[in-house]
Amino acid sequence: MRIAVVGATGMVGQEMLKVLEQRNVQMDELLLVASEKSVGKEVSFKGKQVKVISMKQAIASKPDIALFSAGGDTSLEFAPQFAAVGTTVIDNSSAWRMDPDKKLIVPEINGDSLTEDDKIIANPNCSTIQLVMVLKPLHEKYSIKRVVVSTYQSITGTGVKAVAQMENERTGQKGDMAYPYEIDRNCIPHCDVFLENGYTKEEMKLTNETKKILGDDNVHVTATAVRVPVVGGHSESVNIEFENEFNTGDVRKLLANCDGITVQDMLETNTYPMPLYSKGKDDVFVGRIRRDLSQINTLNCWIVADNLRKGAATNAVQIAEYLISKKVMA
Ligand code: 2RA
Repeated sequence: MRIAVVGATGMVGQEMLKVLEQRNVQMDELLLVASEKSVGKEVSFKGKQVKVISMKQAIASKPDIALFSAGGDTSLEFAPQFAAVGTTVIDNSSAWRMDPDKKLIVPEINGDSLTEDDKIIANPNCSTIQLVMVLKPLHEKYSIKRVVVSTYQSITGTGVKAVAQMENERTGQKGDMAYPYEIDRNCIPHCDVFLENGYTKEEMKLTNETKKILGDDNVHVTATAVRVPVVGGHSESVNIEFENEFNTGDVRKLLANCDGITVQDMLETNTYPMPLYSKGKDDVFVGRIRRDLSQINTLNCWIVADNLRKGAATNAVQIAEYLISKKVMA
């Protein structure tokens, strides 16, 4: 089994290597690919130094799986070249997510839809993954009509430059500005770019990707995505209107029995999910589960997950594990 990580020196690429090591994914060879300027650099993996190679060299090596987190343009150009030599690509960019011929996969939800014909598989957006992990079991049991979600997204979702800006603001250092505004002590209602309809790309990803993963265009989703000076994970306040009535106790039990979900919902002990405590973990944490008193058949809850782990690297590696375990590869 030969696995490539494309974008190996980036924030998510580094997390992918950590997850591959922690989950002890069996492989005969690891190929690390990054920008031309990084070729020859050494990256530590399982206590050994692995040299970064060029995209061309990696394609020529015909890896079985290529985990991509190198931006949409790189993926659009090189994922098909890997696929052409028989590699199965799992891509973390938004390039392929809404392509009707590509699958958008959260293994716990729709991993079983994968076949050996899927040579380019899209990893959903981080804020989508944690949302649909909770929505899917609820949709199956109570049939969701509408979701209103407000996100509080970690600054790590923007990238290293934004994290550095926040840290510089805290220490009073001068440095590059990733945002035209102060990040620390602030909330910025602007994740990714604004579209004609007044929403940001991030907000429309939540709407469009959720529909695709649930396989139901009748699930209506509206979102507000906000950047907050927090590391460790994205948080989401979610209001869910169902077709059918529900019982909050049953909701808690249902979610607690789902792989990949941890319910943290005990008000008497102030137990609820928080990003500082989800950092480095792979589960999706849900709490503040309560009925919306203003509308029948409607639930409020609070969802937190590490956006670099289950929101990106771990979900991608879990797709690879699924492909390997189910021998879903040509
Ligand atoms: C963000 N989900 O948080 C996007 C990309 N990582 O900015």
